Amino acid sequence: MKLKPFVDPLPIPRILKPKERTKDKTYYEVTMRQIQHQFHSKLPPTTCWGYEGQIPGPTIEVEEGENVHILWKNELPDKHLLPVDHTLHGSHEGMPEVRTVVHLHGANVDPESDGHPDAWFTNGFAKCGPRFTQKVYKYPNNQPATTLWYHDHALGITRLNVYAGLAGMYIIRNEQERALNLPSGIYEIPLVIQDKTFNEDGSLFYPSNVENPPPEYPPVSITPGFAGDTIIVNGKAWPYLEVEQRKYRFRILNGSNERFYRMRLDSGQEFIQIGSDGGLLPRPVRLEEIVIGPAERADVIIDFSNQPAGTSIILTNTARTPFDFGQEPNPLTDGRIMQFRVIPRTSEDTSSIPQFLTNIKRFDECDIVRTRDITLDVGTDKYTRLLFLLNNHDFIDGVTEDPAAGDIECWRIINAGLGVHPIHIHQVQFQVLDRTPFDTAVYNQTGRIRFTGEPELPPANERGWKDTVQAYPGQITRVAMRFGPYTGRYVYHCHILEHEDHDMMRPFDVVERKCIPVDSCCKK
Ligand SMILES: [Cu+2]
Repeated sequence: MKLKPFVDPLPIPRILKPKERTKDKTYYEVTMRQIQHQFHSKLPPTTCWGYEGQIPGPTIEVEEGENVHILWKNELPDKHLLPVDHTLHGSHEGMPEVRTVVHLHGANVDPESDGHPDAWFTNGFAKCGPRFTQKVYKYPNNQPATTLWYHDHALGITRLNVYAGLAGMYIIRNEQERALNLPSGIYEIPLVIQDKTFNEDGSLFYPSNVENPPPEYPPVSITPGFAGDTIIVNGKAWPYLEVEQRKYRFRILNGSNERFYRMRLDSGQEFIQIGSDGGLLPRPVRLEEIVIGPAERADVIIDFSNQPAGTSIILTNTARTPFDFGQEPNPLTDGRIMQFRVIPRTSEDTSSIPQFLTNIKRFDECDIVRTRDITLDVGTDKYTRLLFLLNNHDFIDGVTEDPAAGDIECWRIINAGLGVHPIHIHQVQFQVLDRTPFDTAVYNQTGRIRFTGEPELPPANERGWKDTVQAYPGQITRVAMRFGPYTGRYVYHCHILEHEDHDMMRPFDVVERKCIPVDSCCKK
C-alpha cells in the first residue's frame, strides 16, 4: 500500500504515571492489550498490540537510583496476530501461542527482573514459562542517565511480539545531566523508529514464509529477516514535526526487527551526538551521518536556529537491507524517515551544548580478568533453513560463558560471515575496545585468526557506554565489561529479531567470584 509521506504530525508518547509513589519506591502497572491504531490518516485502523494501548508504549521516566517496581500484565488474546512458526524453540505445538515477557534493554537488574525469554507468562498469568518467578519486576536504576527501552522478549516469538507493537522508551535522568542545560521539556523528543508493511485493509503484514519456500520448509516459517516498506516514527508513517528555530534534543531508538538506518539531514546539517546506549558521551560529537542498528540508541542535538522559517528538512535513510549492505539501496522506503518543518522561535533558546559532558573511565587492558571468543556462525537446520548461531551453539545448549560478578571480561566477537550483527549483552553496559580486520577465508578453513590490519579504535560516538554493538563482517570486535553485582542467568544475542529467534541467542551465568585474582594483571 502506497502512503503519502509527511501527512501526519509526529506523536509524542505520553509519560506514564505511577500507580503509587512512596519514599521507598515507585510502582507502575503496564498492561498489554490488543488495540486499533492508526499509523497514517489514509490508512484504516490497524489491529496491533500495545503497552497501555499505545504504539509505542508510554515513556517511563525515572531518576537514577529510584527504586521502581513494575507489574507487567498480559491481557492479550490467546491467538497470535501474526503467523507463528511452531518449529522454533519455545513455540512448538502445545505451547501457548501468545506468551509475553518484558526486557528493559540496557538495564542493570537482577535476573528475576531481566525478562529471560523463558520467564514468559500468558493472559492473567494463567500459564508461565519455566523461568518465571515473579509478576512484579524491580528496577533499581543504579546507572547513569540514559535512554533505555522496554520490549517483549518471549522465546521464539520476540520478532512477532515486537513487530505487533510491544516496545516503549524508558528514560533515566539525574542531576548531573540536568546541570548540563541541554534542550529539555518540549524541546526534548524521543524518536522510536520502526518499519512495517500493511495489507490493503490496513492490517499488519508479516511474512508467513520465505518467497517460494522449498518443499522441506514447514508451512509457516521464520525468514532470515524482515524489513517493512513503511517507516514508522512514534507510531506514525513518515510523520512531520514542526520545529522552532532553536536546538532540539532527540533520543533516537532503532526499534526495527532487522532494518539499519543510515541517517542524514538533507539540509546538510550535522547531528551533534551527545549520548549512546548507556548514557552521555564524554564530549559532543559532530556527525554528518549516523548509522544505527537494531536496538541501538543515539542521543542527538539538532540545531535549527540557522534555518529560515518555512524550510522543510528531511531525515533521510540510505541504509540498505539487510545489514546495511544488501543489494538494493532501501528500495521501498524512499530513503526517508521523517520531516522537520522550521517555524519561528516562540522564546529565547537558553539551552547549551557543553564541550564536556561526562567522565567515562576507560577499562584498563590490565584489569581484564578473562578474554572469551564469541563466534557468529551460520548453519542450516533440519528443514534446510538458514540457522544463525553463536559459538556454534543454539539457545538450548548448556551455558558456556560464566563470568564472575565483579570481574572485567573482554569478549572478542568474531564475525567471519557476510552480515553485520548487532550483538546485545544483557545485565551490563560495555565499552567497545577496538575492531581488527582478519582473513575470513583462512579462518573458515582452519579456524586460525590471521589479522590483516591494525586494531581500529571505535569512532568518537562509540566511546561511551554501549549495550549493543555492530559486529562487522571480516572483523573481530572487542568489547569489555564488568559483570555484576547480580548473579544468575542472563542471555546475549543478536538483536536482528529474526536471528535472535532462530537461534542466535545464548544463555550465560554470572557467578559468585571464588577468589580475588591477584596474578591476572600484566603489571605483576
Ligand atoms: Cu544477527
